[in-house]
Parts: sequence; C-alpha cells; structure tokens
Amino acid sequence: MNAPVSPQASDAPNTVYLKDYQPPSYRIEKTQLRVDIGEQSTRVSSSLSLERQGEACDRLFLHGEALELVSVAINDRTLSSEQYHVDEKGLTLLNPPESFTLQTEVNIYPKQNTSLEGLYKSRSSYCTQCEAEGFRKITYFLDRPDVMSDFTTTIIADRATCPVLLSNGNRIDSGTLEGGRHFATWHDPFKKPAYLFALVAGDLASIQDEFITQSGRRVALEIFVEPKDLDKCDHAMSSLKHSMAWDEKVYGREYDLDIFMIVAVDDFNMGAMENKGLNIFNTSCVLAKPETTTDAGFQRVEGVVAHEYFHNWSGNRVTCRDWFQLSLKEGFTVYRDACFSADMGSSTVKRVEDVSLLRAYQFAEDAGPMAHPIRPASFIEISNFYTVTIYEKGAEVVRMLANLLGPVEFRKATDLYFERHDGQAVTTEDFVQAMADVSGWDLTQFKRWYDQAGTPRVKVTDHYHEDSRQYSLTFSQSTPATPECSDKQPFHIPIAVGLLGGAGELALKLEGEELTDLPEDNTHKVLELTEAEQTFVFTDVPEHPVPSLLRGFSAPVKLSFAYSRQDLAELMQRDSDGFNRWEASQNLALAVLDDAIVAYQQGKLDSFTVDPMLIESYRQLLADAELDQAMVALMLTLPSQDYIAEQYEVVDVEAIYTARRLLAKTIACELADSLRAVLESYDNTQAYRADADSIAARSLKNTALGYLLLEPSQSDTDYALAQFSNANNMTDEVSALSALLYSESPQVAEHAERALAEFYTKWQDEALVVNQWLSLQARDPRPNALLRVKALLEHPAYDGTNPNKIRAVIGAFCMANPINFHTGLLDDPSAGYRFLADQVIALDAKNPQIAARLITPLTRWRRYSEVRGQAMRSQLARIQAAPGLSGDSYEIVTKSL
Ligand code: B3K
Ligand code: ZN
Repeated sequence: MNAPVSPQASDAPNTVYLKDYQPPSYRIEKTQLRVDIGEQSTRVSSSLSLERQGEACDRLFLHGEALELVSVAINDRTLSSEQYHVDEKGLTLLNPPESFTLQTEVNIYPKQNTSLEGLYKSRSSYCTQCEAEGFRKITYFLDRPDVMSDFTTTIIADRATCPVLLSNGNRIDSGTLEGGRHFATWHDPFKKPAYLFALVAGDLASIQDEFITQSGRRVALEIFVEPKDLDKCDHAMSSLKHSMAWDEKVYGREYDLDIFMIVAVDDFNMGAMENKGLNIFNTSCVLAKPETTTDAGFQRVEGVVAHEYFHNWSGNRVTCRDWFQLSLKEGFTVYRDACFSADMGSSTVKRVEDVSLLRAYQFAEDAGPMAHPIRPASFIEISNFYTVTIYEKGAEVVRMLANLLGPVEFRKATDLYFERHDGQAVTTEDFVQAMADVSGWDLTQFKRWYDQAGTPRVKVTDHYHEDSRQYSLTFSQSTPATPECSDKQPFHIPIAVGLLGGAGELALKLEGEELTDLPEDNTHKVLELTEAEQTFVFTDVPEHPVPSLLRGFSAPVKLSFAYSRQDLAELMQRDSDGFNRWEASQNLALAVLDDAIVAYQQGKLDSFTVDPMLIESYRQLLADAELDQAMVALMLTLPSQDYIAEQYEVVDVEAIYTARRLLAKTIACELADSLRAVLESYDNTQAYRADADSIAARSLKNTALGYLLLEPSQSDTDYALAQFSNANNMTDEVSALSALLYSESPQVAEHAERALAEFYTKWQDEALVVNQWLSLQARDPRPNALLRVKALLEHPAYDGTNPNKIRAVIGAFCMANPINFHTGLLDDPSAGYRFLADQVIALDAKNPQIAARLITPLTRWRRYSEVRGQAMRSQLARIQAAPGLSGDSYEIVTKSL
C-alpha cells in the first residue's frame, strides 16, 4: 500500500525556538521493533503503545523521514487514507484515540544512506546513529528526547554475512530461521529516548572482559571490531574499566545493565555515541596499539571511552528535555571526562591542552556569526549545535560551579541531581537548582552563563600603596555583542589569584578579613567578580607583587593585565600554579611574536632581532630538571597560528605565519645545544610505554627534534632519519616524519619525500595510519599545498564518503593550514576558498552534517582583509545558491553572510 504524499513543503528550513517548547501530547510506553535486514532493503515493523497526556487533540504527528510506508494500523486495524496523512517530515494520525497501539511497516535503504544518520552500512556492517534526530529515519516515532520508552528489538539478518546482531539492553532470545537467516531479540529495561537507540548487524569479532561493580554485580564487557583489528582493543578495554571504577569512586555512579558493549565502525560522523549499553564508536576512538597509534591517539581513546561511558548517568539515566539543553549532558560529561583524564595522567598538561583548544576554537566561534550561548534560544538544524561552545564552554561552566561549591558540596549536589532526576528528561535549570539547593548559593547571576553568548573581556589594573601596605586589583568586565544580544549583563566570574613577591608567594588577606578566618596555606584565593567594575584590596602586603591571575584558567574569559616582559619571565619560572607558568610563556611569546608581526608589516623583518628575554627564558626551561617534561614541551611550543590570530582584529595570515616561523628558527639556532642535549639524553632503545612520564619524555624529545630540523645540522637530519626508520612506536615515527617534511631545508627535502613514500608503503593497509599520512600532507605549509591536496583526493587511499578521510584531507587543509588555505595558489589567490566551496557543495547532497561542519573557516570572513573577506564571502554565497542545499549548510551560510 502506498500512502498519498503531500506536495513539497515550503523551501526555507524552519527555525525552532526554546520559548515554544510544549510537552509531548502522547507518551510511548512500549516500543517493539522488528528490523528485517535484507541485501537491498530493510523492513522495519514497529508497534508503539501510545497514551495521551492531557487534552484530547484532533491530530498526532509522528516524525519520519526517508521512510517508504508499507502499512499503518491502529490496534491491528489498517487505516484508510482519510485517517492519516504522510509527508516528507512524518505521519499525522487524525483523531487518534486516547490509548492505542500504532503499528507501522516501512522499507528503508541502509546501503544508500550516505548521511550516516539512521540505519546505514559501514563497510560490511550495519549500524545506527540516532542522536539527535536520526531515529525518524528508521521508523515513525515521537523523536524527541522527552519521550522515553521501553524498547524491545528483534533483528533478523543473514547468518553468514551478519553473524553478530546487537541492540540495547539484554539479549532475551535468539535463534535460526529458514533460508540461512537468524534473529536476536534485545530488551532494554531502562526507558530511554529514541536518540539512544542502537542496532548493529555484521561480521565482527570481539574481546571480552568483566567488571565487578562496587555493590558486587558482575558486568560483561565486550568490544566488537573487524577481525583484523582485534589486536588493537586492549587499551579501550582498560580505559573502560578505569572509567567504570573512577565513576564509582568520584561520583558514586555504578553501571546498571549486565552487559556493556562497544562497537567500532569506520564510517562515523563524530567520535562516538553513548547508546544505552551499546556504544558505537568511530574506529579512531577505539583502536590503539603502539606501532600504529600516537600518544595523542592513545589519550583520545581513553578520553572518548570515558566520555561515552560517563554519559550512562549524565545523559542516559538523566537526559535532556529538549535539544536546547544539549549542554546539560555534553558540558557536564566533558567536565567529567576532563577530570578523569587529569587523574589518569598529568592534570596540568590536560588543563593546558583543553584551554588551548577552547581559546583557539571556542573563542573564535564566540566571536563569529554562529556564536550561541551554551543553552541556545533557537536553531534551524540541531546537528549544527554540537559545537565547541556546547561541549567545551559548557564544561567550563560546570567547572566554575564545581570550583565555587568545592569538592564536597559539588559531590552532594551531583548526588542530589542524579537522585532527583533519575529517569527524567530535564533542563540546565534543574542542574543549577541542585547546585543551589545543596550549597545555599544564589546562582541567579551565575545562570547568565547559560543565556549570554560571547567571551567576556576582563581588564585588570593594580595599585600598590607603600605606606598603607595595601595592594589593590581593579577588574572591569565587558562582553562584546553577539548575534542574539548586544547588551550583555555582567557575569559572575570566579578569578583565582596569587601574588608573587621577591622571595616567594605572599600570604593573601583581603581588607576586612581576620587572619584567624584564613586557611594555613593562604597563598591562593578566588575573587568573585560580579559587577561591571570591582576592586579588591589586599592588606599587609610587604612589597609590590606580580599578580598571578586567573589561575588554572578559572573562568572562560579573555583577561588582560599590563605585565612587563620581566614579570612574565618571573611567572614562567616561579608561579606555583603550573597552568599560569605555561600561560606566562604563551604571553611572553605572543609579545615577541607581535614585535615580529609589526616588523613584517613594516617590511623590516630582515633586520629584526628576537627579544633575548624569550630565548633566555626558554634556555632556563630546558635546564629545569624539576619541571614535568611535558610541561617543558608545552611551554617551548609557540602559540598556534589560530591563537595568535585571536589576538588581532584583522588577521594578517602571512605576517602571523612568517613571524612564527622566524621565531621558531631563531629558537632552533640559539638553543641548538640545549635542544641537542634533550635528544642525547633520551634513550631510544627503551620499550614503549603509554604512561604519563613516558609520554612526557617523548613529547619533549620530539618538540626538540621539530625545532632542530628547522635549521638542521647533518647529525640532526641523521637523527630524524634514524628515528623514522627504527622507531618502535607511531609517536616517534610520525614525529620524525613531520619534522623532516616541514623542515623547508633543501638538504632535507629529498629525504622527506622518500620517507613519505616509505611510510605509505609500510602502512597502506592501516586506515587510521593512512589518515595521518593524508593529514600530514594536507597541513604541509609549503607553497602550492592545494595542488598536492587535490592530487590526494585522487589517490586510491582517499574515500570521499568516509568522514575520517574527509577530515584528514579537506578539514586539515582548510582548518590547519591557514597559510595555504588563505593564499591559495601562486597564480590564483582565492583557489583555497573556491576549493572548499566546491567540496562542500558536492558533499552536501551526500552527508549534510559533515558538509556543514567544513564551512566553518569561510564563516570567519569578517576577520580578514577586505579583499580576502570578499573572496570568502562570495564562496559562501555560491554555496547558498547551490540547488537543493541541506538545512544544515543553509543555516551556517545564511547566518554567516
Ligand atoms: N552524543 C554524541 C553526539 C552525537 C551527535 C550527532 N550529531 C557524542 C558525544 O558527545 O558523546
Ligand atoms: Zn557527549
């Protein structure tokens, strides 16, 4: 039976507003699915028990997209065409009863589903991705997170090609069928929204383990991968067990089902997905072994496994009422996984990495046309809101709450939140309310962090009165206009501070405080800025100190204070806050980079000399045996081009690139002996280990190698070549390769090309390693990289339907190779922009989510020179005019133009 299909709905995609939220008019108590997977098409039969909530209504709309309706019945009676209506958005039932069973049958086509949302095929496996709104591509449903249902799922498939059949919860039945087919039935005892539904059918192998929970329950753990990858699952398994133990210890959260499964697939739009009991992962976030995976890769696996596991409570047991609340689960869970990773390795290193990411990408987002608060007020396409703002800034807001409450109260508050809302779909208000109820704090002003976008600027000045021995810090805050609001109210900003005196850190006593009220270790304080301008006066201060401000990056703001370079050098060496030591190194480097940028712009770079203060500070760092080697490596690393760009109103791409390169080369020359000493003291014969100390030692050695290869001696080149050939791990192998490749020294060039070719020959069967190889070339800063990138798109290793490959080539070129993206080709300066628009237009029809994400660099057109900005803008307009553009891309281009 074919139902009538309505004519095309209106063209412009709709905007959805938070203020229009209405509770659902029906509940779905039970959902029974039968998914019969065939070679060409899949038949989905569903039976939903619906119960009205509240007023009678004359129609009920169920979401459904790209579904071929076969039959629709209520309480086993097939509906006539007057009783329902179908269009490309869903199924409308007319005059539905108060309580009924809706039975539908649809055909879907997983093999043709290139959006990687709904049910699709990745290599030889079938899998699903339903968050945010993918379940509606599987069957008709109330596909919204506040409709939570009890799911029973039967999967039927060919036994030979799909021996493994998985879904959420526990397997309650299985058996063979005629014609070489078989089935499995799964029941999930926890009610959940459809976005947490998952199904997998394929020819997969698995490793198994178990975890005994704190109350003594045994949980079976299983990781499914293609058989060839079975040797790369151990790290994910141990990360999972560490995560389970950590969540019990730190949050008192125990796992609730008898089995927890992870499945890795090659084609996945994001990193992973927290489906109840059946997480589905991008292979890049599961597979790891030393020979094929870098240290960063190992850490990513650990972090993502933890993140998805932690969602079982922060997301699944307590979920979101609507998608405006996305940060309720994402911000909180990122905060949780960041604390976990900090506990597993070095907490300062983790903090530096996270803040670097936030400042390079989230601050840029907050200053651009897509700026949105962590709880947005409206959206067109929710997929566009899985952003660094929702995730990383969301996590910063939770971190501020955790720090304001302190560890004991914060734990009480999260206990209350989980208890109070278990099994519910709630809002960010509910989260903050639990914090307020436990602590007694008035968090009214704090909640502005959820509603106001933009990065607050905090300007600080100080004054020391020698006679009264008083030291005052005056803070003023302001937040630039963003698309949703131009008039910002002051935020509640916690600012952690310390004061450095000549002989060490000073005791801190604010005016009015009694010494007896203060803790013994009294050199650290959190000042709470709530006004537009506020002064804090410290008393009994014996000398004019150097203030250490915003320790640990205690709030997501841009703080400025007129430090002298001497102050920065001191903070770099002596601050007891590791994060601020790094911060001082960045600020000192930024000051010197600014000298070079100005010299470049004035055509005086040839006669430019680098401030010796920076070189001497770096020299001392390299001699500091006390400091964590990973911190030395981070402090020696110049700010990224993106972060340098953040410092300027108009981004001068050439000036930033050239200044940074010149500074790096100068460091390489001036500190060559110290850098070589790092290489000499490193024992390259040691067995690989992935612990924090080993990772730290490798990162320092490879940072030194990268510098030395900028102006290499023959022995430096030989060292890199030997490391490339003999490395027993991918970190060293790929670091040597990138040092060779990015050297620009003519004596290295030939070696680099040979190494690149060898690397591919050696690793061509390892997809994730090949992605590294692609990305290294796409990021190559040498001129005319675009020609090489275009050639890569034709290479047999490239696959234009695989998001990892798209990110490795197109994403890396446009996001991580600014000098080439913005300067294009020698004879065609806007070639990079046109290339990106071409790729977006071609991809949009196949995978709109990935296409829309790629557009980001073009949206920043206002930050560049007039000529560049207009060239970028005209490519956005070209994308906008592309026939049949998706709502995803439409939203990004329209908001950016
Ligand atoms: N919750 C998923 C995100 C899925 C988004 C799909 N558009 C991954 C995560 O944050 O854990
Ligand atoms: Zn998440």
